[in-house]
Amino acid sequence: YSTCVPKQRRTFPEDFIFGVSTASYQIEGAWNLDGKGENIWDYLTHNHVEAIADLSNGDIAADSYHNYLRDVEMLRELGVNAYRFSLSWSRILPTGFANYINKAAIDYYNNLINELLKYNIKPVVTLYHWDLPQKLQELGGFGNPLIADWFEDYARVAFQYFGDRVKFWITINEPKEICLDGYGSTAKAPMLNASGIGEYICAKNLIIAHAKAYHAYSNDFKATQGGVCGITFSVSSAQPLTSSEEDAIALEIHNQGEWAIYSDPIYSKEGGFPKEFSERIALKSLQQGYPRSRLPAYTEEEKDFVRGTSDFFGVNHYSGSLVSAVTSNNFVVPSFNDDVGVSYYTPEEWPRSVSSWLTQMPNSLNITLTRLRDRYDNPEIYITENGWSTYQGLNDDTRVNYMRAAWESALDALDAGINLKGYMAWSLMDNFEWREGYSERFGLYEVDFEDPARTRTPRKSAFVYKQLISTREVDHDYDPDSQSVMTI
Ligand code: GBH
Repeated sequence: YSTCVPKQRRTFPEDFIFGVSTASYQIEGAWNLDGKGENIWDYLTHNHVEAIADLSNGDIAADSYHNYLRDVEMLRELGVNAYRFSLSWSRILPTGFANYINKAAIDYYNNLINELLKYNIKPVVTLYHWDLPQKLQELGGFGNPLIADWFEDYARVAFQYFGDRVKFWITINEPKEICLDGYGSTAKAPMLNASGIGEYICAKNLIIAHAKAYHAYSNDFKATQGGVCGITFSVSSAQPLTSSEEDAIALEIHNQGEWAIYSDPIYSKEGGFPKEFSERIALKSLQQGYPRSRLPAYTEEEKDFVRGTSDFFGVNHYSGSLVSAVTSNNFVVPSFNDDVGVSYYTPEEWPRSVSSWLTQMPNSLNITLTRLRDRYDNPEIYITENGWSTYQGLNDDTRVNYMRAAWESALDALDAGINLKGYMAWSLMDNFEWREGYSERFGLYEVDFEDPARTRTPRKSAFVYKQLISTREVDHDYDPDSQSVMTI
């Protein structure tokens, strides 16, 4: 490190928000208690046990349904300004529909929200972090355009019951992971694997669902409740492998496929899907014998309805790669990968986490934020997730290194005038890492999943984050040891 000491001491602004993130299915447990309905992860983990790396499930998870007071105590220990968590749709609306509201769920979230406010911690609430009510999935889920109405109804319930105290709403977490992983492949529930088809139908229905919830908030709640409402995307950091024209094009197509297909309809001036990627899919579809593009178009009316429906840009940023052009394979079976048609490289020297997809690319956060600034005219940005995976154990130096690099990169972005307002680490504590179960750990706090009490213990990174928040400075020399005691 001594070779690249920052020129001057740099600090995060006083009003910069530091937080941590979690998601309902990954932490809550209590999968069938107090009237909760079944969701797609309950269904997958119970009926396809082998789909999860360690054959586990989220039935109990970190048991935050019973441990939320300890969770808030940990937030106070860290000294965060904000806690991003998600609501379980099927806990609040067990049928999926708004015909019946489960009082126990309202009580649970009220208790959590009130406890946060007692200590001046801002609740940042995600309405949907991947746990769709199973019945709605059987009706097509994000493959059915009616999802927009179902989601609006659910969102209205949340705004009505919690909006007097929640002033920061995120409609949907990571459209790409929902659509590509859930509908276009088997990486996430519902593992539909309608490759080259499902992800694109979902891409349109999901963003219209988001827009409906946004309009509901801005028409009927915003004036009295005074909060903000937006959406969060996963945006990795990509750079071209070479300076060739082909690789520059490859990078643009990669960006359009990975995130702009979801974010352009909301943030671009023109609205609708990004042009070049749409044209590629349309052309390939014809070559593959489809009578129309596999990517459904936005009508002019839909473009207008969706454009501008976010008060900020939420970014989940983890990994990065180098992108280069490949000659298209023209697979008989259509796929997103074939439609994008690029290949990815990860240099040997980039540190690797225990997640196959997660490496530490130098300066990756600033590269990502710069791209968003340039594409969308410097929107207000929140990092809503950023984190690193390890195995069990309290000494998580690789996470500390990753996070410090991310914070330096965020400071670079602030220096460059990027409108970055906050940073939320993924995750407060270890949790159910989807198809990886409990085999990959993302927590600042370790959770003992063998212990019925699900005891939480701070890792080294928790102390380091706490120090960053209190000093607003990245201190590369601070080295808390195993004797360190966490206090509020
Ligand atoms: C976040 O997604 C989620 O919001 C959160 O719930 C999750 O726990 C956290 O990350 C950690 O995974 O290289 O083809 O295997 C991060 C998005 C998901 C993007 C996995 C990359 C791997 C694609 N990432 N994905 S692949």
